[in-house]
Amino acid sequence: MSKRILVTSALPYANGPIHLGHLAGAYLPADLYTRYQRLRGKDIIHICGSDENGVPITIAAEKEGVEPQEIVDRYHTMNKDVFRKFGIDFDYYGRTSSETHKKTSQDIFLNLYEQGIFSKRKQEQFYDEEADMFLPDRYVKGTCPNCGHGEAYGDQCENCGTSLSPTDLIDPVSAITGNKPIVKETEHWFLPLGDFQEWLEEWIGSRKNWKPNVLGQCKSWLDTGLGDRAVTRDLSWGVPVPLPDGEGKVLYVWFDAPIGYISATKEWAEIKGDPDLWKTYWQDEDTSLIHFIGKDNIVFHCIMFPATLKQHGDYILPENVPANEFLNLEGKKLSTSKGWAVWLHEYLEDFEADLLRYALGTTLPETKDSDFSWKDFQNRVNSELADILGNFVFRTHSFTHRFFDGAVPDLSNPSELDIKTLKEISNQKKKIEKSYESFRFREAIYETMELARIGNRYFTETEPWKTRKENPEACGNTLYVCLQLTAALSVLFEPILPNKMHLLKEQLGVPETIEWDLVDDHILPAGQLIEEGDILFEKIEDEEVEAQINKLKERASKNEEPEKDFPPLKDEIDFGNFASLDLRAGKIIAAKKVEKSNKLIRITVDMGFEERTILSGIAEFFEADDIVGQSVCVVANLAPKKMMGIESNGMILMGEDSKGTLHFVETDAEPGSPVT
Ligand code: B3M
Ligand code: ZN
Repeated sequence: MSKRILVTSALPYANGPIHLGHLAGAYLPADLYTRYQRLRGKDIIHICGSDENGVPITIAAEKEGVEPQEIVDRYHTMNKDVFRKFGIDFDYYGRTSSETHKKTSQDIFLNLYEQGIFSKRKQEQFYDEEADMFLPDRYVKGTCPNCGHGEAYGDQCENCGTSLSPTDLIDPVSAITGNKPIVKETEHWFLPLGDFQEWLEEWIGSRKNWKPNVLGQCKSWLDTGLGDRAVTRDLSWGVPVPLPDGEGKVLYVWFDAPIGYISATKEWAEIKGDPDLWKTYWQDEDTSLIHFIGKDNIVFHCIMFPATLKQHGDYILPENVPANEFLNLEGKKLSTSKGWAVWLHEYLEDFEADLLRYALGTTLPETKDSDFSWKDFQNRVNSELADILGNFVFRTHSFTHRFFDGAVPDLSNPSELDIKTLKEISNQKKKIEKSYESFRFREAIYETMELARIGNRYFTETEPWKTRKENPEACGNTLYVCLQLTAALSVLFEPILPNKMHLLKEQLGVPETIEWDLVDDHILPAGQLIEEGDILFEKIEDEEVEAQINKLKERASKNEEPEKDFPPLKDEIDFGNFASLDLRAGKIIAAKKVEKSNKLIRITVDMGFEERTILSGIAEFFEADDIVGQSVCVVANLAPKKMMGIESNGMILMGEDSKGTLHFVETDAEPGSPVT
């Protein structure tokens, strides 16, 4: 066990408000972990801040026709505030536009530069003549070569998840003017990640307790082989490249953003009045560095940033990167542009923070994508928080008030069941600890609630309303045990329900600063007076969640602007171009989801003259078993392409409707027939 822990959670881009997907990916788990470790008395800090550089910011600014500064100021303030209201307890929330950050990232860049690590290379890049600028990857749009999605970006197709470079796109256009870009030469500095391949394999291989989803992604990057990565960009917004020949260029946002964790820690130390304190967290081997992130950030935190830090030499490397998968919403992929999202500031207008902390905590996408639904939220609140925890606390406290003058009774001649139930406190506590230590927060929450379940069962079984007259000593024992359980719960639930447990502690007279390790079966001395207190959790009515669902649906339908749903027609082609496409009818004869991929299904197609293996990015829309027997149209002369180690021979044509749902293009012609 290391002396101290440094927790970071991904710096959200200051280009929009925080939604449930963000929370489930990084911030809630990071906060649960930090609060838990802090209760255990660990020296731990939680660092985060706004990512204010990069193309996501400039694109948002252009969309609104304002300066990038206006965007980052607005969302930095808003996000910082909403995190606080939600109880995400950062020790410091910085921003990557700060002077400290500029200097820190430039210093690290220069350190590597002076070591001669970067290679400077000429590169051909898309250039928008009308806008008079080089187009960063995100500024180029076109058709995805993998799935045919018409709105793919130059760095990634958001439909099938494939990472791309702008030149991979079919019919690329500039996202600024819509013009066809020209290709122009520019120069950039590259980090030769290939040189780190062997070291990374060994280092990642030696990491303990990394989650399988994280290791899987690392492995697939390493198996593909690491290449050079440009660490600079032609952009006017960001951290300037600190070299005489770097004019007009900035550091690539993924080079400077993780350094933001370091600069924010420096600023934190400065405010603490101990400017060198950041060093113990970043340079002392006795610190465990834990990065909480979503799965789309894995490569940067497990490969690129560690390579940078390793090369620099002065910094510790992450001990764990417990990345989460994605959260869906009401069974559909979350999408801010389609309005399919729940924003945290809007949630907080209608409900308390703790309710969502609990409900979302029970459905975190820890091992695979998970789903948040308002119905489930209501269920969790009503049948767990209210019916189990709230009910247990209420019946215990009100009974104590009615029949014991609000004082904790004595424990005398306890029964076996009394003793066994008291022991459950330490049993559950151990289980909860194990879950937190291994980043299994859903389990930690379940095991915490389990103690309240145990309490309710015990209360019912010992029937204090009967023993009150028949056997007052037994009745007193029951209440003694139940009160010790509620006191233990007030601490064990603190990471999850900080506000509610603050109230509960007040009712019980449990010191606010009580440490986890002091939780045992006699927190409350006999005779201690407790307050009856109000009901901790009100139930949520059907109408309240229906209103939320309607709000979501309405917004999504407003966002469906029909003219935007049809992508513009591509440039005209001649018949020869068309005729060079060999389209054939086929029939799916076997289909199996590709392991470790969320999107891909491996499909065997009967082509009449042969059988083909084709990988198709449709797993979000179809179950593999359901598509066997489906007739399809296949682009039969597409060059083979390897994905996830499997060669795909061709492409299955799909129609995509305005909601982004895919439909097969069918033909009754027998397999092998040309489609013309
Ligand atoms: N801003 C990307 C994201 O929000 C990015 C994270 C930076 S962490 C150093 O997904
Ligand atoms: Zn695609």
